[in-house]
Amino acid sequence: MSTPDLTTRPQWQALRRHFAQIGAQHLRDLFAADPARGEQLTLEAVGLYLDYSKQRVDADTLRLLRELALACGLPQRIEAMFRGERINTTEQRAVLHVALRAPATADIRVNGRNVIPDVHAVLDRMAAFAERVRSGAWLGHGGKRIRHVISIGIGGSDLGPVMAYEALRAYSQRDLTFGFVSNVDGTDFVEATRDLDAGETLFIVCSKTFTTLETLSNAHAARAWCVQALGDESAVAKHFVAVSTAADEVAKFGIDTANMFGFWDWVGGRYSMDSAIGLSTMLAIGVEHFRAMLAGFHAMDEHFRHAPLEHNLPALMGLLAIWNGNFLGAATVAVLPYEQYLKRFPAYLQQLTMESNGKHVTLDGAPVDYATGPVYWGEPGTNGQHSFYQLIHQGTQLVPCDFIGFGQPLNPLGQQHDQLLANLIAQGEALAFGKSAAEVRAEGTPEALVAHRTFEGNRPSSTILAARLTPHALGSLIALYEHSVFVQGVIWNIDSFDQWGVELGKQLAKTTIAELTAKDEPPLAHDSSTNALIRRYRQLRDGKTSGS
Ligand code: G6Q
Repeated sequence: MSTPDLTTRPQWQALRRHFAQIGAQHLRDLFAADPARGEQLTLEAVGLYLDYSKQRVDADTLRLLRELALACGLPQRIEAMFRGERINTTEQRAVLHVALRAPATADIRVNGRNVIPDVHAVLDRMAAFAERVRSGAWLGHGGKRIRHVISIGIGGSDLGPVMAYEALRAYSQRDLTFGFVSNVDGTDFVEATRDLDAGETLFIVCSKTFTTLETLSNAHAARAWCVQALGDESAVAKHFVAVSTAADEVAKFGIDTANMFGFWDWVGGRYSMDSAIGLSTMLAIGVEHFRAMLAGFHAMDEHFRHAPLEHNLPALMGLLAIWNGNFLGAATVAVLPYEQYLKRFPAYLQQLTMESNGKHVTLDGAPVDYATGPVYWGEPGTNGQHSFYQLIHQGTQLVPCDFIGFGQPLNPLGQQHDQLLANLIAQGEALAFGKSAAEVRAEGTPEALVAHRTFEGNRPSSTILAARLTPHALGSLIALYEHSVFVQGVIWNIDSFDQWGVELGKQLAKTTIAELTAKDEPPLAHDSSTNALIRRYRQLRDGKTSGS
């Protein structure tokens, strides 16, 4: 069934006409015209308060965006996802990360079978294992308790666990250390294990397919390191567990499937951090906090599924992203958490958003004639203020910003939390309102510098505030972005749940590895640049050229 082209929809055309009227209006004028704007253009759900009054929208923009969402069938698509329909059409899969955090009483069916009992059975096994490791009951091969956990995985099997560990470190058991190894660059593994006692180290090998080159190479390295240090093959049973959907591959690697935690093909890699892929998170923060995180996800899921569009936080965020990207022409979004524990959140979001919506054809396979997923990037505040914020304030590109902050610090230190949040709030204000030439002159600035010190403002931002960074709040925050990504994908009519570009990467290097490792240079049939690079690498590696 083919759907009408997005840009020919009357609702899209209406937004275009609306943009012609409102596009040039300055946020200064929008605020002046409506003194209550800062309180009205806000929305609160599941403990997250969103102020979007500094977005370049008015009530008509929001209404037109909602009409577009209805025309694109957003409510039906939300239901289709929650009902387990195969909305990942290019892989013919259901998309049910929402089932991973549903309560035990829920009933979500895939091919007529309720998957919730399976989800909870794995969660219970994870909990029993986590308790044993955390309490010291699980002993290593030589009888020592586990003190170090190394999670091996990449992409969706790494970025979520790393981010969650950093985000919830305040809740972690401090006599356990956690490391994450993802890169096939041997440095990653060597540095992560350098000072560890193998007898106290547990490896969690995370791979949905258990065939990913980087993860298997690192898992083999880990195995060799462990067996060499402990002097016994049988040590693997006490020092390795696997998280995967592929029991046969796990067994082939040599991990007993009794030490495997499963998940399912209806969980996309970048949506898997609350499946068994999150085992390291549970080991770090404990079962109760992990369950609180799942409850936070679930609360946002329920809100997304049931709240009307006018009050639906993920829908609103997704639609604002459409407005900024497709009408204001913003090609990137900066995510700026004013919370040090969220330092890996932008990296996590990069995968979530860009792997999901970095697509150039519609579900029907037709090329799109509109922009899809923007580039996401960011750093925690206030650090970014001393580097790239300059471009956001005075550069020539429009960079909408998401500011994220919390009322209560996890590590109170004098007045530093007030200083932190003062910066967050002041940045949004400066971006929106800028500083006019008249104001700059009034400060006594020499005429030659007035232009340099003028800020045009009108740069859109949203601010998300919550009381405190708890496991529950983190779950809700992630689910907010997950569903916002989904909303954008629905409007763009793309498959947000496949990743053919990643699959390509997994294939591409295979031929080249053979050409790099062959004893003598094999016939090379690439383009002249690739051929020359292969030759030059072989020479540099073998010490046959200085590289000059
Ligand atoms: C995520 C992607 C990708 C994937 C990694 C690891 O959505 O598919 O990032 O998670 O390539 O794959 P495995 O878990 O199969 O090792």
